[in-house]
Amino acid sequence: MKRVSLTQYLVEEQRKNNSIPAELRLLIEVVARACKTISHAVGKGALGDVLGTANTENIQGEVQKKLDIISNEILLEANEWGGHLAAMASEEMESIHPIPNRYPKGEYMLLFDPLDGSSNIDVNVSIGTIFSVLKAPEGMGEPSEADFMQPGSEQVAAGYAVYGPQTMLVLTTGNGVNCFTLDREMGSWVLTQRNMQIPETTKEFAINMSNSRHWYPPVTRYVDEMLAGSTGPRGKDFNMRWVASMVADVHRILSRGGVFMYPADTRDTAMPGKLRLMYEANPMAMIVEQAGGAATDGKQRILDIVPHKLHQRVPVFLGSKAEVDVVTGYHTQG
Ligand code: P6P
Repeated sequence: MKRVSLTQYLVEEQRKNNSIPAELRLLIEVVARACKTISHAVGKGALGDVLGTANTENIQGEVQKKLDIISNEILLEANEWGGHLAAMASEEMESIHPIPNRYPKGEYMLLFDPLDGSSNIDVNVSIGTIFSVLKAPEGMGEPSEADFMQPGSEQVAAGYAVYGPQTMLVLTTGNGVNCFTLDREMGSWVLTQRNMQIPETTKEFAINMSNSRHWYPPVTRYVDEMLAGSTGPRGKDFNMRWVASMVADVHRILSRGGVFMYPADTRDTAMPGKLRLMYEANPMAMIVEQAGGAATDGKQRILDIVPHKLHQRVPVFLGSKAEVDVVTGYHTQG
């Protein structure tokens, strides 16, 4: 395949679909460059004194890893001065981050989980960066959390970088999903997969089975039927994967199909699952739907959910459409 850089792809997309105005192209290229820097920091491991915890907690009450903070700083610093953003929001920061007055402001708002799966950092398992792009409301003054409370269907772009055996960037601006691989020698992102499509059916599911005694009946029924295999109601054997890094699990599903589940469970009725809507579920739902898959909270499309809090959590069922339809059906049938 002729090498197509991220820049060339974005320029050609703008010509073809008029879907990537110059400011959005700048935003995407700045985020992609920041992900290169994060990949470099992650790759150092113990040699770079970046492993271990920072002895601080984030808004989620989770102990922050050094690389969580480093990655967050990299994204903030990369995006502050460009003039393409009005504000940012991050899993690692309690409140939104307005662009400092010394810089011009733009029409976009960037949300991100700077380093998802950070429990895997110290054991050298794939982790990633997830990002979501919203338009700032018309006539917005000083940005507030309320300006971010838009359903995922309002996203103009979404993507993730996965720091695994290869460093890859998966991106959608609403016209399909494309994958870029980092050429470490040249330091450039190269288009390596166009128009990724999730197979409609699958024999592979992803869930943390250690929580099974806490699941609600629809999830128990769905997983038990798959575990029953070819002699059970599904009439086929299933395989299971759980990396405990959403980016890695979603990338596998995008590459070969599967269904990913992080359901709510009986442990805490006030906490509907573990994953966050604004900067995990929404961007991944846009990517999955753009690749022909489906993403629900068990009852409705993730992208239709009207947010009420920046860090709100949501149950997540996403991947091969036929399977997401089955498990969602078990929830809505009552
Ligand atoms: P558990 C990582 O901490 C994360 O937010 C997602 O990337 C991942 O899918 C999930 O949590 C793993 O959760 O409970 O299996 O450790």
